[in-house]
Formats: sequence, structure tokens, C-alpha cells
Amino acid sequence: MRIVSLAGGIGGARFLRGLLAASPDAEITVIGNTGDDITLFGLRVCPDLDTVMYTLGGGIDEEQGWGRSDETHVVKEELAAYGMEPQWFGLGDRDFATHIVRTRMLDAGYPLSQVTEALCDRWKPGVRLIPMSDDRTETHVVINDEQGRRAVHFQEWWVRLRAAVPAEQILLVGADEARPAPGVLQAIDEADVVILPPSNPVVSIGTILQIKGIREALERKTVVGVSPIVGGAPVRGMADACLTAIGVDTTAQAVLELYGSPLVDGWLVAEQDAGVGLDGVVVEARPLIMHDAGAAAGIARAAVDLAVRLS
Ligand code: GDP
Ligand code: FO1
Ligand code: CA
Ligand code: CA
Repeated sequence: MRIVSLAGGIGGARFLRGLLAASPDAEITVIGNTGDDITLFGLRVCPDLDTVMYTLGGGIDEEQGWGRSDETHVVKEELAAYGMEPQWFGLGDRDFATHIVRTRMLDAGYPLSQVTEALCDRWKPGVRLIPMSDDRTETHVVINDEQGRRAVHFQEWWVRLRAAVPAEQILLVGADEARPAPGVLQAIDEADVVILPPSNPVVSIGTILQIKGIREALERKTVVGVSPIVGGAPVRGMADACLTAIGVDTTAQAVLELYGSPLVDGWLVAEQDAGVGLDGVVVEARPLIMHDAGAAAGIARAAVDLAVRLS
């Protein structure tokens, strides 16, 4: 079976680990979000691609959910001693190596999709990981605080400001010109089923859906989504601040309506959210907390089973 899954960072990666366990014989293609990407100290950092690659490749900091296991921060401390900014984003020593390799390859002219493939040669994530686009896009957030109204990079809003300053607008800079990376539309066309994991509906899934042609390709497929919102709150992180910014309630119902039909054909919600519904969508309620890899596998199996039944 051929499965395509979109993915952001932690929520996507943990779900994918479950999907690999639940469907060991499937050919899985992951379309990764690159809206979180940022250039720091001259290095291109792709947090969501790296979170997927490290999680599936066994190199993730399990507790934190992002960054490398067994990490040290000597370079960060030395940069800070020089007064180098920004100091609000913590790159670890091992992680730095990934960004150095990536940046060298990008500067040599390789597209991000080929760079990602090369990085995955080391990590062997067990899936084909493709960035949503080789064209550079970045999520920026319009805020209004004591320094006035301005746009900041998504990471500055998320990490430095902890999404505590209300977002007036969230935009994907470069979206109009960005094309899907090679292989993205073909993988979707050839997929038996498509899964939307419980990733951030605005800055992970919503971002990927903004790349020209991706939503239209997905609408031709059987798509099952897993709600990242359980009992009216994100399971982890600050997705509620992102949803509020685009005028969407933090509920499993509102996220389903945001994705909408005909995009979504099946929707998994938590048991306390039973009652959610939308014309044209089959909704199932089941436990949705990924306590461990086994729980994630159970959720992934339920998503694939529903998709197969609907296809
Ligand atoms: P990020 O890029 O690291 O923020 O990760 P994603 O965008 O892939 O996923 C973030 C979303 O995952 C958040 O909105 C969480 O609510 C959701 N999430 C995290 N853990 C779980 C879980 O165990 N169950 C469900 N249903 N959602 C989860
Ligand atoms: N998240 C933080 O909250 N603080 C950090 O200093 C930080 C550094 C970082 C470095 C590399 C990386 O791949 C991810 C990193 N993250 C950090 C996570 C990341 O910024 C966000 O959680 C996601 O981009 C949001 O989806
Ligand atoms: Ca992300
Ligand atoms: Ca559909």
C-alpha cells in the first residue's frame, strides 16, 4: 500500500512513528512543512524536517520532542559570549552539524529536496521525506506590542514570545511563487490513502496546503485526518494561538470545518469530542493521546483502516 502523510514537527513525527509500526509493509511518503525554516548565523535550519528525520531515525531528544539526543551547547555558549544574536533560539552542537551540511549543499546549488534526501541517507527514517517545496517560504506573524505593529519570523513569535502576544495575521511569505517539490504531486496521485496527522492545522498542515496544487491533488484522494485538538485544547504547544489568529475556534469541529470537505473524507476525534460532524465526512471517536509509540501505532492503524474503508 502507498501512503502519503503530511507532517509538521512533533505531532507529525510521533504519529509517523506509529504509522511505520502499524503499516510496516507500506511505502510511506511524507510531505514536510518548511514554513518554520529560518536562517541563523548563515545556516539554514529546517525544524520540522529535522524533527521528522531525527524522530524516525532514532536521533531525537525524546523528552523535548525536537533537537538531537545527547546534545551539548558549547557553540551556543561561545556565540553568546561574543554577543551574537539571536540568543533566544537554542541550536545544539550536534544539530549544528546538520545545518552546516544542509547549508553547504544548498550553497552548492542542490535543491532542498535533494539535500533532505542526502541527510536522510544517514538517518534512514524508513519513509521518503520530501519538503513541501524547494522554493523558500517562511511563516511570518504580524504582531502589535509596545514596539509597534510589525511582522516577525514565526520562530521569534513561537519561541521568543511563546505565542503570548496575539497574532494579527499569520502569512506564508513566498507562497504565491512556491511550487511543490519534485515528487510531491506524483506521490499524492499514486497514493492509495492520504493521512493528515495531528499536526498544527495552521502553521504545519495549513502551510503545506497553501502550496499551489497540493490541496487540489489531495481533494482527488481519500484523506483521513487526526484531530490535534482534544477536548477544546491542543494536546501540546500553542496551536490555539494560531487558530485564534485566523478566526477559528480551538475545537475538533472547527478544525474539521477548516480543512473542509471535499479535502477530508474521514476524521478521527477523541472520545470526549464525539458528536463532531460535517456533511461528507465519516467521523470516528477513539483515544487520541500518543502516550507512547504503541498508542501512536493504534491511532495510525485506525486512521489507515478508516481510509481504506472509505476508498
Ligand atoms: P510542531 O511543528 O512541533 O508544532 O508539531 P506539529 O505541527 O506536527 O504538531 C503539533 C500539534 O500536535 C499540536 O497542535 C498538538 O495539539 C498535537 N499533538 C501533540 N501530541 C498529540 C497527541 O498525543 N495527540 C493528538 N491528537 N495531538 C497531539
Ligand atoms: N523550540 C523552542 O522552544 N526553543 C528553541 O530554542 C528551539 C530550538 C530549535 C532548534 C532546532 C530545531 O529543529 C527546533 C527547535 N525548536 C525550539 C523547536 C521549534 O522551534 C518549534 O517547536 C517548531 O518549529 C514549531 O513547530
Ligand atoms: Ca512546526
Ligand atoms: Ca476527498
